[in-house]
Amino acid sequence: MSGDARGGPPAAPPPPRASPELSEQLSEQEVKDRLTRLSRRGFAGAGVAGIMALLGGRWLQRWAFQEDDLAWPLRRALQANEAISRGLFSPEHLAPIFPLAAVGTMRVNGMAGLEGDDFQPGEWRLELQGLAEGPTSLDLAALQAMRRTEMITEFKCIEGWSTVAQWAGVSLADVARAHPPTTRSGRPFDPDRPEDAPPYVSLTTPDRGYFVGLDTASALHPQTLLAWELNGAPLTSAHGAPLRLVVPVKYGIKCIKRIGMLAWSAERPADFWAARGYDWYAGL
Ligand SMILES: Nc1nc2c(c(=O)[nH]1)N[C@H]1C(S)=C(S)[C@@H](COP(=O)(O)O)O[C@H]1N2
Ligand SMILES: [Mo]
Repeated sequence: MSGDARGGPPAAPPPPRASPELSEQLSEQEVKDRLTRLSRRGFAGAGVAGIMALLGGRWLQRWAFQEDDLAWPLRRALQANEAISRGLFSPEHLAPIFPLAAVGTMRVNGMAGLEGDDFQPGEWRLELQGLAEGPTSLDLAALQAMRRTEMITEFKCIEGWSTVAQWAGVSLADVARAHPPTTRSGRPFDPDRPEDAPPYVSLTTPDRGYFVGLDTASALHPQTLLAWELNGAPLTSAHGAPLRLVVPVKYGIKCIKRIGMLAWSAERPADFWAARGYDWYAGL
């Protein structure tokens, strides 16, 4: 799928699997526009690099799983892997979306940060830090009053299973529009200029038992959701009620359940699984 740099017609973009009735915010036209922009840029070489990144990623992951402390050559290789993933990343590069019929049953996997019995759902607030307006907290009703986004995407666990799931919530980008982070330039935050925002986002459970770091470009990706619904029903506690992250451009390890705090950060945040030897970036 290499575009011809010398003026021939660009290679056809991959067929959009979007259907408007399944994705309120990303209409078919928007998806097509994005794919058109993508193909216009010409992606010569990206196919090969993508396959290399995938093969390299899978192979390294299988190896990395056996070791808690990574030998430095593997650490270096993971850093190279991240560089390749970042190189391929684009906010216009949407994860595939699926028809309702493809939706499966999500298993429950990983309960760090959800085990304590002192959690009071009625008291829950999302704490926001690193904002231009200063620390802020939002209840679920405030989040649900924002523009709702729905999507049916594939959820991929780094352990090797995947499930197509239907999510509803608010995009992190919309939350950032409503409650903008401080910017480096001091100008108003613009989600289309992520380079002016703090470079990272840190998310933790209310008890800080699970924590995730995201690069800002991935945090502001249009399919990165703060979700309160899974497969048409309110999230259950085991799936992360009242609010969880869904990042279709990342593995499930980044999709933190029961978010308590979201902080924009100048430093690369600590990450539960990166601290245990997994790839910090964890991009697909
Ligand atoms: N709070 C919290 N969030 C978490 C985890 C966890 O252990 N604790 N595990 C992660 C992993 S590895 C996966 S695959 C998904 C699983 O989400 P599910 O239980 O809804 O299938 O949650 C992610 N988010
Ligand atoms: Mo996972």
